[in-house]
Amino acid sequence: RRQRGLTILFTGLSGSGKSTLAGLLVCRLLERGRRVTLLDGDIVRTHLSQGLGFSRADRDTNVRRIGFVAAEVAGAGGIAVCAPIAPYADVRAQVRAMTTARGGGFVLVYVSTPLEVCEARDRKGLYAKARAGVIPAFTGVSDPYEEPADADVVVDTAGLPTEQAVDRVLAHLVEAGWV
Ligand code: GGZ
Repeated sequence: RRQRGLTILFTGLSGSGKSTLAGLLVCRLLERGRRVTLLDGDIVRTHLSQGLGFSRADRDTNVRRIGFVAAEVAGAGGIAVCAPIAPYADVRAQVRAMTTARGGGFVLVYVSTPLEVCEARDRKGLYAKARAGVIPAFTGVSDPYEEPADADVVVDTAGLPTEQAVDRVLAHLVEAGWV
């Protein structure tokens, strides 16, 4: 039986754990024999979105491009796992619409790790730079993050070990009949 494709969009602050969760989820889906594409922020910004910055317009373009590729993958029966910050609700809704219009499913995963926790981790030192004004328009510090009201799954990596957070996402996919 040919399975229906889908887009899984992780959204959340820098340092919230999106990339880690997305990477682990990809492994779990591959183990289940699915065809999976990972569209992570870093890789997308060096290739698909090279030259784009962090203005609202550029972020919207970035997330829309991710959505376009994801919709193609999902339309072909694959699973696209995406992990940009995707701070704006409008564009997240556009990605949902793009995918479903092409016959794929869409699952929005909100990684709700609080700003204080992301900032305390500061694994790349970006929050310190943002506070110092060295990096302008930094999400959560000096640029908006619109919390999703339409998330299909919410996971907080401050309160939950990574493995359990991935389990929760996978459990939703199984319950919803996507995998
Ligand atoms: C937010 C920024 C910024 C600003 C550079 N604001 O922790 P990271 O480093 O690896 O993840 C962040 C990444 C965000 O890129 P996205 O493509 O995911 O964002 S969006 O969906 O809004 O297009 C961070 C780094 O880029 N970074 N400057 N000003 N994050």
